[in-house]
Amino acid sequence: MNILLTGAAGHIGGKLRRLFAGRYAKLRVSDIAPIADLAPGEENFTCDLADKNAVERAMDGIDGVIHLGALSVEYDFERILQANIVGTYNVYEAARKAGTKRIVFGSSNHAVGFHPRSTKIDHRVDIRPDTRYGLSKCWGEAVAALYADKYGVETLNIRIGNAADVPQTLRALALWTSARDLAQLIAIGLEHPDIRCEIVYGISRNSRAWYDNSNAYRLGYKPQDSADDHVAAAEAGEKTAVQDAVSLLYQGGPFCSAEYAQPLRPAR
Ligand code: 15L
Repeated sequence: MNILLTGAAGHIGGKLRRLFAGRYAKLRVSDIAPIADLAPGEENFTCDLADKNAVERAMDGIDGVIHLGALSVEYDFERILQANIVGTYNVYEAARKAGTKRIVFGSSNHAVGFHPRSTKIDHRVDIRPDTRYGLSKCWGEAVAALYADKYGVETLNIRIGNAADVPQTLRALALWTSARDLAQLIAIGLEHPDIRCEIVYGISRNSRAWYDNSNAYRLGYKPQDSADDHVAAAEAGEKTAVQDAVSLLYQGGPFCSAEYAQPLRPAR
């Protein structure tokens, strides 16, 4: 397979490049800025995802896409609109036109961040975005559903939890993923023969998880790592973590409390 990796210069993109070395015939690594340190089997395609024509050129000869290219935290709407909303639409349109049949979409836990920490949620739960950023991930999941149902472009949506090197807060103990576990899920998304449009959570095997990740296990996911092995690091980091009541009530944490503009209400 020839694979296009968008967001290849980002924190996760960089780790995936190393973990996927040699796995696919070609890994076309794309980001808004050029990538110079190319490994064997990699080629660079510098591309602003908001530029439809450039995205179409990036898709040429591609069998599968790992779409991580996006702003990865909250910004004003204009920036989210171009990078995440227009950018994701352009990726799907280019895939449809090129006959590219498989996409792994890097969604986020922030698409469902306003679910309370007291509930365990699965892949069928209502969307409850906690930011404009989270809203853009809901959009991406909806684009994936449209393109699967109408055009046969298949997607594994991975609601990525926290992909830091080690969990640095108590919150992260619920939703941390190691890079190699995330890479395993992405490989399932690209290679599993029977995916049309699915949602899974990108987390390791964490006993404190707020997610029922049975849909990932059904697809063959066998996480090798666990946030449980990093409790001391998380406790140390927690001393500087955001501790307000809204953050502590909801899964999205500080993404929920940012701009929260009403008296604290019980979670619905
Ligand atoms: C995300 O979606 C962000 O991209 C990342 O920066 C982290 O904040 C992560 O979620 C998280 O929730 O910890």
